[in-house]
Amino acid sequence: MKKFAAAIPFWMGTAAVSATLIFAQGCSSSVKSAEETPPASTPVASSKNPHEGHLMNGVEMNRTEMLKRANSIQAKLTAPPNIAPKTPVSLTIDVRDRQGKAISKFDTFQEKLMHLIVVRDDLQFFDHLHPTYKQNGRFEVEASFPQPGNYTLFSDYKPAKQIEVVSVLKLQVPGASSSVPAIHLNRIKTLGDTKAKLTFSESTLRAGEEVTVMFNLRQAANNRPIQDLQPYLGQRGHLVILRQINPLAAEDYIHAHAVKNSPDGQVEFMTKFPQSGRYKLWGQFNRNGRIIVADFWVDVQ
Ligand SMILES: [Cu+2]
Repeated sequence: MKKFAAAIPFWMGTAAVSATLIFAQGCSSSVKSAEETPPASTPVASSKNPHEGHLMNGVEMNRTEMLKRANSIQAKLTAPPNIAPKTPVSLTIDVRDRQGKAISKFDTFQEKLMHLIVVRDDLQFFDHLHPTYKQNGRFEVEASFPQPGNYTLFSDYKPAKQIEVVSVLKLQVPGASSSVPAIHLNRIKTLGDTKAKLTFSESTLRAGEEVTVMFNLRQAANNRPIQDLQPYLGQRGHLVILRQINPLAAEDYIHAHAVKNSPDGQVEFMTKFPQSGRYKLWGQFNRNGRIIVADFWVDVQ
Protein backbone atom coordinates (compact mmCIF):
# COMPACT_ATOMS: atom_id res chain seq x y z
CA MET A 1 0.00 0.00 0.00
CA LYS A 2 1.36 3.37 -0.94
CA LYS A 3 0.15 6.81 -0.08
CA PHE A 4 1.36 10.28 -0.77
CA ALA A 5 1.71 12.96 1.76
CA ALA A 6 3.17 16.39 2.12
CA ALA A 7 6.15 17.40 4.16
CA ILE A 8 6.76 20.96 5.09
CA PRO A 9 9.46 22.77 6.92
CA PHE A 10 7.77 24.59 9.68
CA TRP A 11 8.55 27.62 11.77
CA MET A 12 5.30 28.63 13.33
CA GLY A 13 5.10 32.32 13.98
CA THR A 14 8.56 33.24 12.81
CA ALA A 15 9.01 32.03 9.28
CA ALA A 16 7.27 30.77 6.24
CA VAL A 17 6.71 27.20 5.28
CA SER A 18 6.94 25.32 2.07
CA ALA A 19 5.66 21.94 1.12
CA THR A 20 7.23 19.04 -0.64
CA LEU A 21 5.71 15.80 -1.71
CA ILE A 22 6.96 12.77 0.07
CA PHE A 23 5.86 9.24 0.22
CA ALA A 24 4.80 7.05 3.06
CA GLN A 25 3.96 3.45 3.00
CA GLY A 26 2.23 1.21 5.47
CA CYS A 27 3.83 -2.03 4.41
CA SER A 28 7.36 -3.15 5.15
CA SER A 29 7.35 -5.96 2.64
CA SER A 30 7.90 -3.76 -0.39
CA VAL A 31 10.17 -0.78 -0.24
CA LYS A 32 9.73 1.47 -3.24
CA SER A 33 11.62 4.41 -4.53
CA ALA A 34 10.68 7.91 -3.54
CA GLU A 35 7.95 9.87 -5.22
CA GLU A 36 9.17 11.56 -8.40
CA THR A 37 6.93 14.60 -8.41
CA PRO A 38 8.91 17.79 -7.92
CA PRO A 39 8.19 19.56 -4.64
CA ALA A 40 5.62 22.31 -4.42
CA SER A 41 6.06 25.31 -2.17
CA THR A 42 3.17 26.52 -0.09
CA PRO A 43 3.84 29.26 2.39
CA VAL A 44 1.37 28.81 5.23
CA ALA A 45 2.72 31.00 7.98
CA SER A 46 4.01 34.46 7.43
CA SER A 47 7.04 35.90 9.09
CA LYS A 48 7.16 39.18 10.93
CA ASN A 49 10.27 39.85 8.91
CA PRO A 50 10.10 37.82 5.73
CA HIS A 51 13.65 38.72 4.81
CA GLU A 52 15.30 37.61 7.99
CA GLY A 53 18.11 35.18 7.42
CA HIS A 54 19.64 32.44 9.51
CA LEU A 55 23.25 31.82 10.24
CA MET A 56 24.67 28.81 8.44
CA ASN A 57 28.36 28.10 9.03
CA GLY A 58 28.89 31.77 9.59
CA VAL A 59 27.11 32.67 6.35
CA GLU A 60 23.73 34.33 6.35
CA MET A 61 21.40 32.09 4.38
CA ASN A 62 18.21 33.60 3.06
CA ARG A 63 14.84 32.03 3.50
CA THR A 64 14.45 31.06 -0.13
CA GLU A 65 17.61 29.04 0.14
CA MET A 66 16.49 27.46 3.41
CA LEU A 67 13.14 26.49 1.94
CA LYS A 68 14.84 25.08 -1.12
CA ARG A 69 16.99 22.87 1.06
CA ALA A 70 14.13 21.79 3.31
CA ASN A 71 12.07 21.05 0.22
CA SER A 72 14.50 18.42 -0.80
CA ILE A 73 13.93 16.36 2.33
CA GLN A 74 11.58 13.44 2.53
CA ALA A 75 10.58 10.97 5.20
CA LYS A 76 9.41 7.44 4.58
CA LEU A 77 7.39 5.41 7.03
CA THR A 78 7.71 1.67 7.27
CA ALA A 79 5.20 -0.25 9.37
CA PRO A 80 4.24 -3.90 9.66
CA PRO A 81 1.34 -4.99 7.44
CA ASN A 82 -2.08 -5.52 9.04
CA ILE A 83 -1.65 -3.61 12.26
CA ALA A 84 -4.07 -4.78 14.94
CA PRO A 85 -5.74 -2.26 17.24
CA LYS A 86 -4.28 -1.88 20.75
CA THR A 87 -1.18 -3.86 19.77
CA PRO A 88 2.17 -2.08 19.96
CA VAL A 89 4.07 -2.09 16.67
CA SER A 90 7.50 -0.88 15.71
CA LEU A 91 7.59 1.95 13.17
CA THR A 92 10.59 3.12 11.19
CA ILE A 93 10.98 6.58 9.71
CA ASP A 94 13.81 7.17 7.24
CA VAL A 95 14.77 10.73 6.45
CA ARG A 96 16.50 11.21 3.12
CA ASP A 97 17.32 13.90 0.65
CA ARG A 98 15.88 14.09 -2.83
CA GLN A 99 18.59 11.80 -4.17
CA GLY A 100 17.75 9.18 -1.57
CA LYS A 101 20.83 9.83 0.52
CA ALA A 102 20.28 9.54 4.27
CA ILE A 103 20.19 12.78 6.26
CA SER A 104 22.49 11.82 9.08
CA LYS A 105 22.65 14.84 11.37
CA PHE A 106 19.75 16.42 13.22
CA ASP A 107 19.54 19.27 15.69
CA THR A 108 17.78 18.81 18.99
CA PHE A 109 14.81 21.10 19.43
CA GLN A 110 12.48 21.07 22.39
CA GLU A 111 14.83 18.50 23.91
CA LYS A 112 14.33 15.84 21.20
CA LEU A 113 15.60 14.98 17.73
CA MET A 114 12.14 14.11 16.45
CA HIS A 115 8.64 14.77 17.68
CA LEU A 116 5.95 12.50 16.27
CA ILE A 117 2.31 13.50 16.60
CA VAL A 118 -0.08 10.65 15.84
CA VAL A 119 -3.78 11.28 15.24
CA ARG A 120 -6.63 9.26 13.89
CA ASP A 121 -7.95 11.17 10.89
CA ASP A 122 -11.20 12.04 12.70
CA LEU A 123 -9.01 13.67 15.41
CA GLN A 124 -10.51 11.42 18.11
CA PHE A 125 -7.12 9.97 19.00
CA PHE A 126 -3.91 11.86 19.76
CA ASP A 127 -0.46 10.71 20.80
CA HIS A 128 2.88 12.52 21.06
CA LEU A 129 5.91 10.25 20.72
CA HIS A 130 9.66 10.70 20.49
CA PRO A 131 11.29 8.27 18.07
CA THR A 132 14.81 7.10 18.87
CA TYR A 133 17.54 8.01 16.42
CA LYS A 134 19.30 4.92 15.08
CA GLN A 135 21.87 6.68 12.86
CA ASN A 136 21.97 6.92 9.10
CA GLY A 137 18.72 8.91 8.92
CA ARG A 138 16.67 6.22 10.61
CA PHE A 139 14.32 6.74 13.53
CA GLU A 140 12.40 4.04 15.34
CA VAL A 141 9.41 4.20 17.63
CA GLU A 142 6.89 1.89 19.18
CA ALA A 143 3.30 2.99 18.65
CA SER A 144 -0.10 1.59 19.41
CA PHE A 145 -3.37 2.45 17.69
CA PRO A 146 -6.56 2.17 19.74
CA GLN A 147 -9.04 1.47 16.95
CA PRO A 148 -9.21 0.63 13.27
CA GLY A 149 -9.07 3.60 10.93
CA ASN A 150 -6.81 5.90 9.02
CA TYR A 151 -4.06 7.60 10.96
CA THR A 152 -1.83 10.55 10.14
CA LEU A 153 1.61 10.97 11.66
CA PHE A 154 3.24 14.39 11.74
CA SER A 155 6.96 13.86 12.00
CA ASP A 156 8.64 17.05 13.18
CA TYR A 157 12.46 17.28 12.98
CA LYS A 158 15.31 19.62 12.22
CA PRO A 159 18.07 18.45 9.87
CA ALA A 160 21.35 19.91 11.19
CA LYS A 161 21.58 23.69 10.62
CA GLN A 162 18.35 23.74 8.66
CA ILE A 163 14.84 24.85 9.46
CA GLU A 164 12.28 22.59 11.07
CA VAL A 165 10.58 20.13 8.72
CA VAL A 166 7.18 18.49 9.17
CA SER A 167 6.67 15.31 7.16
CA VAL A 168 3.19 13.87 6.97
CA LEU A 169 2.97 10.10 7.02
CA LYS A 170 -0.11 7.93 6.60
CA LEU A 171 -1.00 4.60 8.06
CA GLN A 172 -4.06 2.40 8.08
CA VAL A 173 -5.26 0.10 10.82
CA PRO A 174 -7.64 -2.38 9.16
CA GLY A 175 -11.06 -3.19 10.54
CA ALA A 176 -14.46 -1.64 10.97
CA SER A 177 -14.43 1.84 12.51
CA SER A 178 -16.53 2.31 15.58
CA SER A 179 -18.97 5.19 15.83
CA VAL A 180 -17.41 8.58 16.37
CA PRO A 181 -18.39 10.46 19.52
CA ALA A 182 -20.25 13.73 19.10
CA ILE A 183 -18.18 16.90 18.94
CA HIS A 184 -18.68 19.33 21.82
CA LEU A 185 -17.44 22.88 21.79
CA ASN A 186 -17.24 23.12 25.61
CA ARG A 187 -14.35 25.14 26.92
CA ILE A 188 -14.17 23.58 30.38
CA LYS A 189 -13.19 20.01 30.99
CA THR A 190 -12.31 17.86 34.00
CA LEU A 191 -9.45 15.46 33.36
CA GLY A 192 -8.96 13.37 36.47
CA ASP A 193 -7.96 15.78 39.24
CA THR A 194 -7.38 18.68 36.84
CA LYS A 195 -9.98 21.15 35.66
CA ALA A 196 -8.91 22.75 32.40
CA LYS A 197 -10.50 25.88 31.03
CA LEU A 198 -9.72 27.23 27.58
CA THR A 199 -9.94 30.93 26.81
CA PHE A 200 -8.67 33.18 24.03
CA SER A 201 -7.50 36.78 23.89
CA GLU A 202 -10.11 37.42 21.17
CA SER A 203 -13.84 36.86 21.61
CA THR A 204 -14.13 35.63 18.02
CA LEU A 205 -11.44 33.52 16.42
CA ARG A 206 -10.64 34.65 12.91
CA ALA A 207 -8.40 33.01 10.37
CA GLY A 208 -5.00 34.66 9.97
CA GLU A 209 -5.26 36.76 13.14
CA GLU A 210 -2.81 36.34 15.96
CA VAL A 211 -4.43 35.06 19.12
CA THR A 212 -3.30 34.08 22.62
CA VAL A 213 -4.58 30.65 23.63
CA MET A 214 -4.87 30.32 27.41
CA PHE A 215 -5.22 27.13 29.39
CA ASN A 216 -6.26 27.69 32.97
CA LEU A 217 -5.50 24.64 35.08
CA ARG A 218 -7.13 24.13 38.46
CA GLN A 219 -7.33 21.46 41.07
CA ALA A 220 -10.69 19.79 40.38
CA ALA A 221 -11.39 19.23 44.10
CA ASN A 222 -11.06 22.83 45.28
CA ASN A 223 -10.91 24.93 42.09
CA ARG A 224 -7.54 26.46 43.08
CA PRO A 225 -4.84 27.10 40.45
CA ILE A 226 -2.51 24.10 40.31
CA GLN A 227 0.90 24.56 41.95
CA ASP A 228 2.74 21.51 40.61
CA LEU A 229 3.30 22.52 37.00
CA GLN A 230 6.76 21.36 35.82
CA PRO A 231 8.47 22.05 32.49
CA TYR A 232 7.48 19.66 29.74
CA LEU A 233 10.16 19.31 27.04
CA GLY A 234 11.71 22.49 28.37
CA GLN A 235 8.55 24.60 28.23
CA ARG A 236 5.53 25.43 30.35
CA GLY A 237 3.43 23.32 28.05
CA HIS A 238 2.92 22.18 24.48
CA LEU A 239 0.06 22.84 22.14
CA VAL A 240 -0.74 20.98 18.95
CA ILE A 241 -3.55 22.27 16.76
CA LEU A 242 -5.06 20.52 13.74
CA ARG A 243 -7.77 21.58 11.37
CA GLN A 244 -10.57 19.06 10.88
CA ILE A 245 -10.14 18.20 7.23
CA ASN A 246 -9.68 15.17 5.07
CA PRO A 247 -6.97 14.46 4.14
CA LEU A 248 -4.94 16.05 6.91
CA ALA A 249 -1.95 17.97 5.59
CA ALA A 250 1.07 19.70 7.03
CA GLU A 251 -0.42 23.16 6.51
CA ASP A 252 -3.23 22.20 8.91
CA TYR A 253 -0.74 21.31 11.64
CA ILE A 254 0.34 23.89 14.20
CA HIS A 255 2.81 23.24 16.97
CA ALA A 256 2.63 26.32 19.18
CA HIS A 257 5.21 27.25 21.76
CA ALA A 258 4.31 28.38 25.24
CA VAL A 259 4.74 31.99 26.26
CA LYS A 260 7.40 32.15 28.98
CA ASN A 261 5.66 34.15 31.67
CA SER A 262 2.07 33.55 32.65
CA PRO A 263 0.20 33.48 35.98
CA ASP A 264 0.21 30.44 38.28
CA GLY A 265 -1.80 27.56 36.87
CA GLN A 266 -2.10 29.27 33.50
CA VAL A 267 -0.24 28.36 30.32
CA GLU A 268 -0.43 30.62 27.28
CA PHE A 269 0.46 30.17 23.65
CA MET A 270 0.55 32.58 20.73
CA THR A 271 -0.72 31.26 17.45
CA LYS A 272 -2.64 31.91 14.27
CA PHE A 273 -5.29 29.71 12.72
CA PRO A 274 -4.41 29.54 9.03
CA GLN A 275 -7.98 29.24 7.68
CA SER A 276 -11.56 29.25 8.84
CA GLY A 277 -13.00 25.94 9.95
CA ARG A 278 -13.15 23.61 12.90
CA TYR A 279 -9.96 22.80 14.78
CA LYS A 280 -8.92 20.54 17.59
CA LEU A 281 -6.41 21.68 20.20
CA TRP A 282 -4.38 19.41 22.46
CA GLY A 283 -2.61 21.16 25.30
CA GLN A 284 -0.04 19.03 27.11
CA PHE A 285 1.14 19.85 30.62
CA ASN A 286 3.38 18.21 33.15
CA ARG A 287 1.93 17.96 36.65
CA ASN A 288 4.89 16.73 38.65
CA GLY A 289 5.72 13.99 36.14
CA ARG A 290 2.19 13.20 34.95
CA ILE A 291 1.37 14.49 31.49
CA ILE A 292 -2.13 15.95 31.24
CA VAL A 293 -3.68 16.24 27.78
CA ALA A 294 -6.43 18.84 27.58
CA ASP A 295 -8.22 18.61 24.25
CA PHE A 296 -10.81 21.03 22.91
CA TRP A 297 -12.63 21.70 19.65
CA VAL A 298 -12.96 25.28 18.44
CA ASP A 299 -14.52 27.01 15.45
CA VAL A 300 -12.61 29.67 13.55
CA GLN A 301 -14.31 32.20 11.27
CU1 LIG B 1 7.68 16.10 21.22
